[in-house]
Amino acid sequence: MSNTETPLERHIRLALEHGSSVDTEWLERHIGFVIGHDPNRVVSDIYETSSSSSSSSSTSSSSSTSQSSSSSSSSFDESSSSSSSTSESSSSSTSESSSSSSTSLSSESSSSSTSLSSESSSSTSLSSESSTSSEGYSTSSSSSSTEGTAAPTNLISHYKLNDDAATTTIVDAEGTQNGTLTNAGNTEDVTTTGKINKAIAFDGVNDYINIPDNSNHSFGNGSTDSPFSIFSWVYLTTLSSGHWFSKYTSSGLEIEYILTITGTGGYMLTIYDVDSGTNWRRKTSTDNPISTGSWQHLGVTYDGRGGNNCMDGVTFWHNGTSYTAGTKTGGGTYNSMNNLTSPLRIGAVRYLSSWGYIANSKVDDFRIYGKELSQADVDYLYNSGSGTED
Ligand SMILES: [Ca+2]
Ligand SMILES: [Ca+2]
Ligand SMILES: [Ca+2]
Repeated sequence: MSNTETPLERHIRLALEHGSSVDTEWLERHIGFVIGHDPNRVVSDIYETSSSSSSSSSTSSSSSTSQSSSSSSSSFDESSSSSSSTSESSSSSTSESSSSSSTSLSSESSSSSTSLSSESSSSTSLSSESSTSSEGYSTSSSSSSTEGTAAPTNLISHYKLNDDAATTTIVDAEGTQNGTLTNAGNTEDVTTTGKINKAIAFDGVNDYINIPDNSNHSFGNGSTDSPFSIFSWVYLTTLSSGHWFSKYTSSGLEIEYILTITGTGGYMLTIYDVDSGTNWRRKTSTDNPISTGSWQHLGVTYDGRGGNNCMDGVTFWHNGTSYTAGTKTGGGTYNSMNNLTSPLRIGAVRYLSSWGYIANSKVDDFRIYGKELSQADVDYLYNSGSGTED
């Protein structure tokens, strides 16, 4: 198959992969093709046109939540193995019936992997990467004896989320990159009891924190990547595909990174080289430790190695335990991220004019570091489940 992806294919793939609905205005502008105003309808119609024989749903026993994770993690597996298109189509029909944006996204992401079969060219070079890695899964638990004793260095931004006031300001206690609470009133309106002092509650509908573009939040310069770590406490009330944070699109396709919490309680990190959305790498955890109903310490670290095998340098963290296993996928050639103009968003991703949000949840103590945290560093932050905010 051809290695070139048409603008239409790319647009649909990105929208579907990242839980956004397809931008009908874009479709009208670029291809004069729009079917009504229902983004799901546009997607399904295009999908049905471009896919041949995935109508049966004999495997529909799989739940929609598991679909969202497995489908989004396997876009390259899909193109290299046609047999899974059946389960894909069943998942899309299942989740189309749901109305929330984050859920409808999971359905779209499944159809995208199928409609992307024309992309399988790039999967050729990546096929070795798309298999589930057998990397080790660290079972080290944070007991008090292993806690780090010093605060991690290279802290870039620190959002304690104790911003209980009649303003929308989200204070960066470390740097100067203050954010703005968006679609949620003033911070006093959504302040809740946190893991450490207070936290911000997100409604799962459209609440998020917008932090204007700042070079300190970019971890690639177009030539090389640099290490980063992002951690926070999260309390999820429902488990559905949602977006923990992103630096992704202010206008056009300005994409740096996005972290999605999958519908099965796993992590999915995607990073992009150049802003076209063509060259990218992704790791989707095959462990799914995230659950609902309690505060959990979530994190991702990246050693900044760059290059096509960059995902080998990514580790996910949950309550002090590291998870390196995952399904690695990608497209094109990856060298490094770029310093673009997208805002950093906590709790949301914007794809062109479409949005996806974190599920109904509370978030506390959001930290960005300019290095790859060690086990001892993470232990210090997790502190046997007590956490520290200073
Ligand atoms: Ca709201
Ligand atoms: Ca707090
Ligand atoms: Ca920038």
